[in-house]
Amino acid sequence: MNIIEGQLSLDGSEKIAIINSRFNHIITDRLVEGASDAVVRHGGNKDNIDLILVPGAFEIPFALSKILESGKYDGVCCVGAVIRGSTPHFDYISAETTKGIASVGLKSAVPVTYGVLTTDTIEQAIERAGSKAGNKGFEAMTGLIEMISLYKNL
Ligand code: INI
Repeated sequence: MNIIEGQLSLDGSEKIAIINSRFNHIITDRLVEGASDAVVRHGGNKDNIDLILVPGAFEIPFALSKILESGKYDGVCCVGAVIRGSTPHFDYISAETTKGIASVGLKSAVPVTYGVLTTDTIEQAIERAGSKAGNKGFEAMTGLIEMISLYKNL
């Protein structure tokens, strides 16, 4: 059996984009820190990371679609935080953001990963942004690193 897989390592030449939403930035900035830390810890070069800021999670797929046109990135990691309020707004934003990232990512020549928190409470978001449940930005970037390596082998 031939196993084709990616490695969890970068050589420093990879150009990586992080798209982050400003909404709930107290949370999302921590996700960016985690994502950037993952690049450095796996051999990447922090100077080769571009951070693209959008107003809210809903805008992430639009920016993603636009930056992929440039062809200058080896992969894109999307982070954000959608936190439930007292209206159905959360459901619309979280569903469209998730579907949008997936549908743009499926047409992309380079990998795209998803580090958007969708939580019922701000406490749950804090837990996933560098405290007791880890850092989902770090996890999403680690997934991207593996996928960048895998795409080279496919
Ligand atoms: N955007 C978020 O990233 N997180 C949220 O929790 C959120 N809530 O709850 O409203 C949110 N809304 C803004 C949205 O993403 C768009 O920026 C806005 O609707 C303009 O298109």
